[in-house]
Amino acid sequence: MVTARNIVILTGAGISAESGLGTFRDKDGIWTKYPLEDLATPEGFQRNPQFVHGFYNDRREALKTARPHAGHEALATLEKEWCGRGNTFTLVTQNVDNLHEQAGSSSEHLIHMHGELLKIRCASCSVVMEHADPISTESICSSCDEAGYMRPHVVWFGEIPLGMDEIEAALTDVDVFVSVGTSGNVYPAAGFGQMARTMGARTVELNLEPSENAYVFDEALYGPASEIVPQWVDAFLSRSAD
Ligand code: BJW
Repeated sequence: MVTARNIVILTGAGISAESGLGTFRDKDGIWTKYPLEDLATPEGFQRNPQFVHGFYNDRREALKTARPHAGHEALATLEKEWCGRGNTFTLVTQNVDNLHEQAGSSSEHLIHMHGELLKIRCASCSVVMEHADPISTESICSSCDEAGYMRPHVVWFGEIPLGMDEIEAALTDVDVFVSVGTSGNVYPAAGFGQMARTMGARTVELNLEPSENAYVFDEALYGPASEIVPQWVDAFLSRSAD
């Protein structure tokens, strides 16, 4: 029997790999084809905004046909069951896709710490808006009417991730921390497992292979997310049945 109340789940690109969205650092990953300095930094965007818009316009288009799999669905089930038992659940995703939402995860417990592909932001007036279509250097902000300031609502290297206060609050009181489909290369997310462990949480890694921080996890299952996430969720819910 597991005694736990607060669960924090961290997901990364690996959970969306089987939905056809590429990962970043695997063989054939996005950063093996394109230099991240050009596509995922404010300086790269300043140097060549058309190139960066093209990259994000293509990924926004690919999202139109991407569908969640059993791994995303299992996390949505876990949230419903766990919250239904009066416990606390936080899903922190580094992914900018909307597959957790499509699978039924509630936005109330979901934090997109690296932003969202289906939102854009005006660098002039800071307004964030939902947007599914391509943008360009000529796009006009529907809030302040300025042209040339629209950018993807994503967090690039050197920028501050979103929702950090909420994430830190969840991690200070966490009983079970689960890391799914992330390589553990990018901070601050790569440090969450160690933080959770320091707070006395049980730490779990669900990934295709051991990540950079495999040593901070008490338990691990390795395999495709569509198989190991439902497997772990089923086992966890039956172990902790009230
Ligand atoms: C499967 C699978 C299957 C495959 N099933 N698994 C020196 C030391 C330490 C830190 C720094 C440093 N110099 C600079 C920093 C900070 C920097 C950083 O971490 N750099 C490192 C590279 C060293 N970080 C930042 O700049 C961040 N900001 C910051 O730190 O601000 C300061 C601050 C923090 C907190 C409070 C106050 C201030 C910002 C980071 C922004 C990252 N942005 C990107 C792009 C987002 C938009 C977009 O999508 O285009 O985010 S980069 C990219 O990497 C993307 C991802 O979210 C992120 C993480 O990648 P992820 O998800 O782990 O993917 P992969 O590909 O690496 O791994 C996939 C895994 O899945 C693998 O393990 C596979 O095995 C597995 N897998 N198929 C299960 N089917």
